[in-house]
Amino acid sequence: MQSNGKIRIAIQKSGRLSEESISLLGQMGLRFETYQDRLFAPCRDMPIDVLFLRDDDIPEYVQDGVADLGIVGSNVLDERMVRVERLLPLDFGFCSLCLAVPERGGYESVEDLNGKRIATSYPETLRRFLLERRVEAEIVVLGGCVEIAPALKVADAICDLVSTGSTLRTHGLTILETVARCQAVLFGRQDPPEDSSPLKKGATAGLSSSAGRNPRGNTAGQASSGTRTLGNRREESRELIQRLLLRAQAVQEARKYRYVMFNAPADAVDSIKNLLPGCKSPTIVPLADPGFIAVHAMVLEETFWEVVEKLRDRGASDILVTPVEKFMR
Ligand code: PRT
Ligand code: ZN
Repeated sequence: MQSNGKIRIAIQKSGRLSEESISLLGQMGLRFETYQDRLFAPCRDMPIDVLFLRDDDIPEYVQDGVADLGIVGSNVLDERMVRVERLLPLDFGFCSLCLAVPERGGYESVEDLNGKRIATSYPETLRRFLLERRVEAEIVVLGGCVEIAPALKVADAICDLVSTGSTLRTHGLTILETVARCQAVLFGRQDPPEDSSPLKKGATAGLSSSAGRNPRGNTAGQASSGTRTLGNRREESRELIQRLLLRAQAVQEARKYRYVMFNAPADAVDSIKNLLPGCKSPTIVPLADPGFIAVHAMVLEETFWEVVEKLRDRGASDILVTPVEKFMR
């Protein structure tokens, strides 16, 4: 939280996560302008500023209280080992951090990398992985274009992010093992260490343990010189962060479902109910024709087609499907 009571959310300025991050914030009800080269955007109706930064800078900014919430790939958080709290996996920016080797290099397992050189931009994550697997290899740290390292004889293998795998194929490399599966994550500051400051204690008290993973309000210096007004502002900010988290969860949850409406023969009601565990149970409305009912239900996106095909087998017709924008349990 800033001293003016506003909170700041840091997202990637321009990169693979930017579009989806902006879209998520929009679905959470944040209204702000975005255009190229913008570093900062105040929200229209809420005391929130959106910061547009390089993803590498975001974890430290959140850890140090420059921003209250951030969105980056879990790979970045794993690598930076910052003291932040992961609040919500966001279901976008999927990729894997993989060890890859030349296709005809004769490597069969990670153990074959003993004594070899591995190029990566993720040295800490790789170091931990190798330690766990008891493999001793030299880590060659590169800022980018890691996939070219084996061809340049800079390294024998690489450890890099893979999404479609086409970059690896282009460079004659193949995956040896997956080190980590990654996706974008919403994260915040960790609770401050316990101390005797009444202001700090009051500031953390408003957080429930289940959702209470909120960024601390301010820097230590600001906290100890806080006033009642500042304390109130902090409390408001904490509540706002909680509300934002709930909204993000509602958007996330909604993305998993489709809302389905259809007509069906009344005598198929039991078998249809079994197909639609939905939230609690489907809404069933009698139609003017007593032989028919209308059914409304939530269906998980991942099982959607399977369920709809079975519904049709049971006589469902006039099937209307809509996306779910928000969903709060
Ligand atoms: O400028 P800034 O520092 O903010 O951005 P950046 O260049 O560091 O990051 P960016 O935008 O490339 O990626 C941001 C995040 O997107 C990463 O931290 C990951 O969490 C996620 N992500 C998802 C990926 C990929 N997919 C991905 N494929 N990040 C990078 N790649 C690269 C990979 O490094 C390799 O060069 O894409 C290439 C492989 O892609 P495929 O499809 O050929 O396998
Ligand atoms: Zn980066």
